[in-house]
Amino acid sequence: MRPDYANSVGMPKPKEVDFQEQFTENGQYAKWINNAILLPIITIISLFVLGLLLWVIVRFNRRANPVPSKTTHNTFIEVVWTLVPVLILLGIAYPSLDLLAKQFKPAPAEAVTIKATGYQWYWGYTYPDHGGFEVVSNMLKEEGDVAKGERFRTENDGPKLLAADNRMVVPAGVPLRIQTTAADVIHAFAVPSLWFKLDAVPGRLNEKSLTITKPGVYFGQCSELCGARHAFMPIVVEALPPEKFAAWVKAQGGTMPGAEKPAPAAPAVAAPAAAAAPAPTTDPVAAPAAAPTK
Ligand SMILES: [Cu+2]
Repeated sequence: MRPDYANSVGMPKPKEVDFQEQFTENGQYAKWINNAILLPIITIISLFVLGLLLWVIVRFNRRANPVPSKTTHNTFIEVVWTLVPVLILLGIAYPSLDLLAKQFKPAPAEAVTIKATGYQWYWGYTYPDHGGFEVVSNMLKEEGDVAKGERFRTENDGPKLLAADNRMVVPAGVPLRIQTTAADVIHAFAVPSLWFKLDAVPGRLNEKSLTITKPGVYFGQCSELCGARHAFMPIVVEALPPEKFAAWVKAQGGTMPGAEKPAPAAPAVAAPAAAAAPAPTTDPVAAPAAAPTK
């Protein structure tokens, strides 16, 4: 069966040497700077220097050139080898600073805010614009590693070590304001295909604005060494069309901004923190509704 995240997906692919495919405007711009400007310049300079070295080795060794020239100055060459690197650096600086400015541009007022909190060792996603509910996201274990009746990873959830039980659901095509913080130690919130890596520091709020161009699923990982299970706190961002996002918010007991206040909502899918503990738990929230009894 074709996994449901296969339409538009940000994740590492076998034999990939380039950056991952980008699903934000800044990401596409940055990847373009790398592939269209930096890589060609680096390649040309490297080949040029290699050519000069070979020329010197062949043409000016002691046998080929027994009487060396005593020249110490050549104004023309000195001007050229100063000016050309200056122009190359200016050519690189312009798009680099432009990208930097775009990356630091604050989110517009109508952006959807999601706060990602790092915990040892899982993520919590809070939706302050939608009633403030929190979604707790734990890595899905493999079938053989869970207690009987507990939920395990399937192909639809994502690749091994990258799949999570509850995803960070966001609207696609809408500006997002991602805020990060942490409850215990420093973590880092990073999704390569959305072109960001943002430290999650206790007592601080870091902010990033971005717009995901296509609905899809985008995988990332905690990127700051945060303890024993650092490698097992994946990030899964699922971008939905705005109307599906609104339905999801409602299903979590949240409210859309502008909608009238509902009856006191039950807290969302917040699974207890204990589910992150190394020992398998028999957490009823994490278990599938129809647990097989064998
Ligand atoms: Cu971490």
